[in-house]
Amino acid sequence: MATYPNGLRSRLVRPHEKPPSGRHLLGRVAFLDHHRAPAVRDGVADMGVHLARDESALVTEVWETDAPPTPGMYQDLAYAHDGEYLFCAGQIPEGGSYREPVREDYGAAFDLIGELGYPHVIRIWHFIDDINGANADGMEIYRDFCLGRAEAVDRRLGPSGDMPAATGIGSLGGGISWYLLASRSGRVRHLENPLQVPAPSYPHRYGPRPPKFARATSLSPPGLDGAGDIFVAGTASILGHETVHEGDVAKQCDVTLANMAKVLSRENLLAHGIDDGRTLKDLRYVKVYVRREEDLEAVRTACAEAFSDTAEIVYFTVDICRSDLLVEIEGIAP
Ligand code: 3EB
Repeated sequence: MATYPNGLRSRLVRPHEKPPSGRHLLGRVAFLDHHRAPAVRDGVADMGVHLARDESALVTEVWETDAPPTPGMYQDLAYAHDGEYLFCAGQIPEGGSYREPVREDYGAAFDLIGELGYPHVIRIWHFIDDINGANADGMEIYRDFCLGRAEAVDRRLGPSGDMPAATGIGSLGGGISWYLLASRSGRVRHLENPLQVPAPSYPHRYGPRPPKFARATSLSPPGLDGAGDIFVAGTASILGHETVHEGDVAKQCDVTLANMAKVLSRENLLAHGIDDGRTLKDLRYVKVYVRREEDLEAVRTACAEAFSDTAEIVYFTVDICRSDLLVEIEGIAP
């Protein structure tokens, strides 16, 4: 169980486990063997993402807070907010092109954030069916998605608008499922990794518009100088802007973990003006995405060694945004 000094807390609930009690549920994302549209269910903003190939991967992520949330629907987005935090989930049905619906969904989310007053986006996740497949115009679906996202960000935040840590990963169905967390008064700082070109500056060879996300986002409650909670984005075997160790999952794990360690390091936090420092052992909540079933054991071994015994780690077998990437890892260092 991850505990945040901010009162925002994440838990992973397995099918046989009792659901959390005592605190308030801001949002719920169930990782299932099918998709389930965003809706308010039993008073909770909820969405189901098709990410599980079998029973062993079924898990529900819940976001808990201290204050009772108000849930609602805004267009097709399910949301809830508690005065300090906003959770918002959307699902874009499968279709020939995602550019426009992504732009619209992002636009609706920016409107909601503005209307309710949660201007600081902390973290975004996107789960994209057939991510390496082609859309109706022959463009790779991930690139099509990136195009719509970049246009929405341009429109609302301007071309140099800051985006938070994100995950953009494959799923097994349901078009694009996505969700975000935002804060009203928290101090939100986006971090880059000196070993990697910032994703928004990737060259054109990876698509007409680059991915818009930061390598990590720090969320500190007002009055705290340190890093608070650090949300590390989906991280892969990329140095500069290039994939390294094509075909070698063990080496891709090493580079991925080294990238995560670098983002969290004291050296990097100081470079961002934050007097703090973390290591991989501080990550309490980790999601690991593995392209090929046969690589799972090697990845599990690398992760067991790198992360703390007490870290919660979940594994999903899904495609990754570049066809040469075999593994991607994200986590939270509270
Ligand atoms: C990368 O570093 C790997 O498109 O939102 C990681 C995290 C990746 C988020 C996204 C993509 C995204 O470019 C891919």
